[in-house]
Amino acid sequence: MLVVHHLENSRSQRILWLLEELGVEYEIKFYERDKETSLAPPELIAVHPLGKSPVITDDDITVAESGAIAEYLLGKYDDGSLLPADGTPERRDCTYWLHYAEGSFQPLMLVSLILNRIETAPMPFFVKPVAKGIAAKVRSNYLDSNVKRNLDFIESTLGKTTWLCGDELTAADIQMSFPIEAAEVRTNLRDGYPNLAGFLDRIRARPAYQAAITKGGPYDLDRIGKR
Ligand SMILES: N[C@@H](CCC(=O)N[C@@H](CS)C(=O)NCC(=O)O)C(=O)O
Repeated sequence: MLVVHHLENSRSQRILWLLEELGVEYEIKFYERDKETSLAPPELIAVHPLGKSPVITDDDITVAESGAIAEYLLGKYDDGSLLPADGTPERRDCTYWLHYAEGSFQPLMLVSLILNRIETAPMPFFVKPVAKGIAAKVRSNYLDSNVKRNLDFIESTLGKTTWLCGDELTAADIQMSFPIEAAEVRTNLRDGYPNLAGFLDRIRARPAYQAAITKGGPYDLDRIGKR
C-alpha cells in the first residue's frame, strides 16, 4: 500500500494533491510539527534519515524529496495527462519547473522565513536593533531583488499560457504550488502579480486540490511564518 508520511501544514500537501489528480489510492500517516519550533517530529527519521516530509513508502520502497516522489508517482501512475510526452517542449518545461521549485525558488522563501523568525524572536531590547538591522540588510542586498526577479519570471510565463507548461495542468503546476503559496504569505504577490494570483485561484478551485486539503488537514502557511 502506498503511504504518504504527511507533516501537517507542509509541502507534502502537494503530494496528496498529485495523488488525487492521478486518482490513486493511498494512506496518510500524519505527523505533527513541534509547537515551539515547527520542526518535524523524530518519528519521521525512522522513515528516512533526513526526517523531512514529504516521504512516501510503497511496500518496501521509500522515496523522499518532493520532485523525486513526483517522478516516481508519475512513472507508475500517470497516463500522460500530468506529464507531457517525452521529447516535447512541454516536457522540457515540465522537467525545468519540477527542479526549479525546490532548487531555485523555495530556498528564497526559506531565507525569508528565517529572517522573519530573527525579526520576531524574543531577545533583549538592546540586541533587537542589531538583529533587525542585519535582517534588513540581507533583505535589501540579496533577498528582495532575487524574489522580485523570480516572481517577474513566473508572472511572465503565466502571462503566455494558462498553466506553466501550456494550457493543461501538469505536475509542474502541482510542484510549483507550494513555493507560490509561500510567496503569497511572504511577498506582495496579491498586489503586484495578477497572473500568479490567478494561478492560486485556479489551483484552489480544482476538486482534487480540495480533496487533498480535506484529507490532509488544515493547511495555512501563515501559521508557519509571514514574509
Ligand atoms: N526539498 C525537500 C524539502 C523537505 C522539507 O524541508 N520539508 C519540510 C516541510 S515543509 C519539513 O519537513 N520541515 C520540518 C523540519 O525541517 O523539521 C522536499 O521538497 O521534499
